[in-house]
Amino acid sequence: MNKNVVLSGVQPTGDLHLGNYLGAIKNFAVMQNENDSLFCVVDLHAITVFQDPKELRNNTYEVIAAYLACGINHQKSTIFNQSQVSGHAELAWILNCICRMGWLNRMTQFKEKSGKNSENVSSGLFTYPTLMAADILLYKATHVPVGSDQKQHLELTRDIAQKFNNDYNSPNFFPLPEPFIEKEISRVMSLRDGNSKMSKSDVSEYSRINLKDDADTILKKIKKSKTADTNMPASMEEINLMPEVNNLLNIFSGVTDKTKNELIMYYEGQNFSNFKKDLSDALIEKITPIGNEIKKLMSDRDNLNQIMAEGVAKARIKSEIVLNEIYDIVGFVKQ
Ligand code: AQP
Repeated sequence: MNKNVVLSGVQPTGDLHLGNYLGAIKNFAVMQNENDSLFCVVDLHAITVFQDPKELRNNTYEVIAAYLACGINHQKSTIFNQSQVSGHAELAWILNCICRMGWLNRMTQFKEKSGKNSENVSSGLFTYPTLMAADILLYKATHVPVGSDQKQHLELTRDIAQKFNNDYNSPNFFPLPEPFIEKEISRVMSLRDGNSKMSKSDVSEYSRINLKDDADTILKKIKKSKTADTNMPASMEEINLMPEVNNLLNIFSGVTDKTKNELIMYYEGQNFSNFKKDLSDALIEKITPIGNEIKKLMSDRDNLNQIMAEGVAKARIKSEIVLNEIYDIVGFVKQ
């Protein structure tokens, strides 16, 4: 059977939030049933911005625990941390030699993350997208479930794959991977500002719902979330002018089986407090069991270590096959 290969990763850079869940991890559990799936904790990506070593270690376990708590089955999928499979860094070097400076210069995430400080950020942050291309191409992945913020990096991965295939006269060696982006909720926005992405690094805790938040915290954060000075709007035209309300509706739809239109019709003209109360209830029902499971899994490090070791072993076997082929194509002499 010719299965698709699915690969995605999450950075161990802090508490995982609703954006990571709805934009990415929720889809992982669904995709693992039909595909050969690999889900990694991208610790090499994390250190493009300095990470306290103790926190990095803890956050790495937390992402593994979150994967499991969100329904990823380590027997069906390969779960591992990127730094333990050396092929990621090795292939990244080769792809750095394929990728053009002009391509990297166009990456908007680098511009956003470096801001006015671009001379002073690490060169790793600049070449981050070639490491991401290596993560994907090392397993000849065909599908990559990500939030829409990663779309441009996926397009770059396709360009790199295509150039490698052309330069080395190896047509179709790397498949051109497709992003898998959930249309309805590809970008969860901050609860404080409907124009910025919900992010681990936002200084305000009130900007995001973390997967480990308890019921009281979720209630408080939704109560304080920004809305509008009117009642609930009645049409998409009105909602499009209210980014924060639009975001809350997307979130509500993402954690329930209700469509956005159903929600708009139901809450039209009501005050925001009813809507916020129901949204909090829906979030509490969906998120707190995941948070409780993460906490439970985190209390048994031996179990997490064993799951990671199994995943690393599987990933090493898969990656070495492809890396050997690549070394051969490039012309490295093997001893
Ligand atoms: N707000 C979001 N909406 C939808 N998807 C999102 N993702 C992240 N934020 C949102 C998706 O989650 C996956 C893992 O992301 P990541 O943790 O590796 O990196 P990130 O995108 O840089 O996430 P953060 O929270 O913004 O981290 P910091 O603040 O450390 O930079 C990816 O598929 C991403 O698309």
